[in-house]
Amino acid sequence: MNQAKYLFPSDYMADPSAHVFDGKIYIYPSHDWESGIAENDNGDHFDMRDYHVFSMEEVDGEVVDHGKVLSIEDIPWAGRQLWDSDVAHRKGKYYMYFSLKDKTDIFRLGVAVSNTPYGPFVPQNNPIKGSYSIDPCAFEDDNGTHYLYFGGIWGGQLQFYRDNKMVAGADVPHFHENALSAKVARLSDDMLEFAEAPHELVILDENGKPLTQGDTDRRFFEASWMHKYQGKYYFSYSTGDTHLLCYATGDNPYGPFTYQGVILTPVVGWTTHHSITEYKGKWYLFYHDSVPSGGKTWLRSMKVVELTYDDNGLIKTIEGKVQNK
Ligand code: FUB
Repeated sequence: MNQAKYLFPSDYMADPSAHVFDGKIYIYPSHDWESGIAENDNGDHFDMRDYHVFSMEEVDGEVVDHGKVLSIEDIPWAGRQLWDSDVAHRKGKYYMYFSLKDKTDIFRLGVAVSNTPYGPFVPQNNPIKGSYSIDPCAFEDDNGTHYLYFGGIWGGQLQFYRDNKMVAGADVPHFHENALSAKVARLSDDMLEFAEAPHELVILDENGKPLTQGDTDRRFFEASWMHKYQGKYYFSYSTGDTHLLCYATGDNPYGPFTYQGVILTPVVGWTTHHSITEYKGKWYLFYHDSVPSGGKTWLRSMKVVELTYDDNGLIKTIEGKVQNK
């Protein structure tokens, strides 16, 4: 599969998180729609209200829409904006982690539970204690321990926090200061809470120095994803305002990670957001662009393309504006 393929042309779906459960690929995207809200730096135009789940038995095959599996009306603590989500499996249950603003307009991470990978998902009454910001990625290590990666700046509100607390006056650091980092926390055995205070996920440059905030082509912005390849941990993310998907590698789930390169050059549309998974011996990048909506940032369409590594385990860069199937 050399060319990218749109997965669900009949509706707008973004931020696809793909996992293999029960021998099939399941995809958990955000559900974009035309809310009519004007575009701004807070991302108010991303006013999503529900999630669908999709599955496929072959990457080139039929994509099954399992319908609406969670709605904002069913979440007791909901304010607005259901952003990126992800799903993990443990002991016969499936846990959907999602980003949502509470009733005071602060982003928190929520959990909803199902007996199947295709939902419906029943939300907990409250967000995860101590959670903040957006874009949860649930990663299961080989020993069965689960970790939640998260964070996003600007509309994702990460710049308002230091040491896991909202700090009055806190904002994006100056360009020469260390970059804001994604966070990672081990999940509790019941998968419903953090088992520890979130750690900083530091990304180092080739000299072992933390990336600075001004290094906008390489520093973290949003869209955390973790996967493992040949025993190494690959943390991938979006650089936001420079529109790149990048990655950094490390020896354990907490890092530090060393910057390695670009996975995907800019797509059509402001945001770029992805997941990476292995299926039947090949690796795939799931992502989105705004080509089908004519470039509307808030109306994105999910896609898949094969991802390959070189002999040193480096990911070969994919062109974001590559011709589609
Ligand atoms: O879909 C809403 C937001 O846009 C996501 O949470 C970000 O990662 C960006 O893709």
